[in-house]
Amino acid sequence: MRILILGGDGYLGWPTALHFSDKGHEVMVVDNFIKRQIEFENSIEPLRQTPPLARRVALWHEISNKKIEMRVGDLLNHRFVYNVLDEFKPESIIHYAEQPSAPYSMIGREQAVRTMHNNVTGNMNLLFGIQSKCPDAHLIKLGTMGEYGTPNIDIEEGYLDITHNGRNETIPFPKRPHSFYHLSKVHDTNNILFTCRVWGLKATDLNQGVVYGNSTEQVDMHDGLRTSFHYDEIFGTALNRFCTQAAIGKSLTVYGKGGQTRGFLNIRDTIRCVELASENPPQPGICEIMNQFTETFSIKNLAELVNSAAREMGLKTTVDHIPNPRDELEEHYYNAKNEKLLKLGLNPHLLSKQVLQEIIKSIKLYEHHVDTTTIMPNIKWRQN
Ligand code: USQ
Repeated sequence: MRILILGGDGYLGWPTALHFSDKGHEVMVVDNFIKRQIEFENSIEPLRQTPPLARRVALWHEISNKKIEMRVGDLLNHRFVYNVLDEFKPESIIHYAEQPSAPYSMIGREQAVRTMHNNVTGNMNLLFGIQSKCPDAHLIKLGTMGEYGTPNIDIEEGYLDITHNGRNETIPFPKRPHSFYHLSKVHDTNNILFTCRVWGLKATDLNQGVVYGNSTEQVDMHDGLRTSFHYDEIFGTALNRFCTQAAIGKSLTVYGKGGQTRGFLNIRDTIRCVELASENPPQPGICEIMNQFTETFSIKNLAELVNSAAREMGLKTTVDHIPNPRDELEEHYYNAKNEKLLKLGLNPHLLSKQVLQEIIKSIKLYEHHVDTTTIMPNIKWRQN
């Protein structure tokens, strides 16, 4: 297949590109490096400097004799989008090219608007581009479990069957996201649903949980193929942060009571899920929605798991409950369905002590790189 990966420089985009290329697909990656720019603007660095995309593409060619095409450009530039689609004529488009940080989107007006503009307008340009240049292409869009928030009912996969005043209907599952970033993904979902319904596009919206880990089959082939790994308050996700905190012997930063429950998945399963989605396109006019996570944990339990794995390695860690900078329920009902990807053949890599210890070990090798000033949260959800 011809597979276009938007956001190919990112934490997930790059390992996805390597995987599809390794499997013999024709792959093109696109990126505008906005994430690297936000890193510069906020004095953040990943644990190890991520090699430039062009260098990783060249190294992959040297190692595998397989070619990944690369284009640098911005989805906000619709001419660029149209040209890429026209030139490459993708069969699958995997869209990761969005500002991915909830805390960043909550810094203030400028960052919230930038997140909305970058994510929602970029996705709109893509939808118009697909309609114009490759209407048969399958759009695989990375959404987020955070679109749903934490409702007091079971979370279905995208849609909800309701009976109202004696009549039945299937409606998009109600959304109550907890940041402007998550809201931008809700807007994307609505725009995608609309273009499937009205224009007959076909799309899969993957509501992904919190991803952890830094090792995949192809990334592990050479140190120069590594993907970015963040532990800071803006781009670091909970488990990657906890493992880093454990590796440097700091206490684990549980926000508030820690009863916040989320879906989690290993980075290897992200790639497999996207592959399963690409192998199973919906019919034209349909937007398939799947929940992409393999297990749920409360943040408190997660921190305790990391703490005990780290202590067994002789590390002196503790779990700290610090004031929650976010506006979120700290104790709530949570029962989200995740059956569709399992039915398609996902074989989850579940979290275990061994997995945690491997992640901690891989971080420990570079512990001297950790900038401890970027760990404690300073971004507050409430402006006053
Ligand atoms: N949390 C802590 N301590 C920390 C960091 C986070 O207690 O040091 C808590 C947060 O308060 C939150 C939970 O852990 O309740 C998850 O936070 P996170 O930073 O790991 O994840 P989040 O901000 O929701 O965003 C991340 C990715 C985003 C993706 C989302 C999936 O950055 O791109 O969409 O996970 S989900 O959370 O399912 O919406």
